[in-house]
Amino acid sequence: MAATTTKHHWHPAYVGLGSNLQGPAGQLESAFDLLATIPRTRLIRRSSLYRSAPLGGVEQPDFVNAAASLLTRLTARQLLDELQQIELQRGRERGDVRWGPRVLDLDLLVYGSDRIEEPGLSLPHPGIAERNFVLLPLKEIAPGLIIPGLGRLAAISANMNEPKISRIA
Ligand code: PH2
Ligand code: MG
Ligand code: MG
Repeated sequence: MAATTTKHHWHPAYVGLGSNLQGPAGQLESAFDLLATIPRTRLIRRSSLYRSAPLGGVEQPDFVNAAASLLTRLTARQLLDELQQIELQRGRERGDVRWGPRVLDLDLLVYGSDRIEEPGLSLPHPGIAERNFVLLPLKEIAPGLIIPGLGRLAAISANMNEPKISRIA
């Protein structure tokens, strides 16, 4: 049985949420509810909502960002598929412009201690360390988290900078 054991364990996973279209705060509220319905998965914590200025060269509305922690028996790839299904269910268009506006973005930030570089799946999620709209909500729900390959969240987030961000709810 040893070879099949790990996929039945509960893995901690962290998700970054973002929206800047069609009622961003409400989009994130619905997204938390939908995260709680993912099979073989429990929603453990959800952060406050944060308003953040858009990062990237595109002219677009401010984002609302947040983070969630999960425990899951799914694999990282299965969990990613579930997150993408929720994005589509909420009206996310495939082929959205990179860095452009979106109804809902659910990024798998961290899955246990995994470091993965595969087509469509990079773990930890690239850019975590430079994005305060990821780090700040994550720090709220998991201050002691160690980001695989990067170190302690507290240390990484000490030198956060842009963009402008504030807690809204
Ligand atoms: N997401 C993007 C592009 N720019 N800026 C902020 N502040 N927050 C985001 O979530 C964000 C962004 C594309 O996913
Ligand atoms: Mg994304
Ligand atoms: Mg994103």
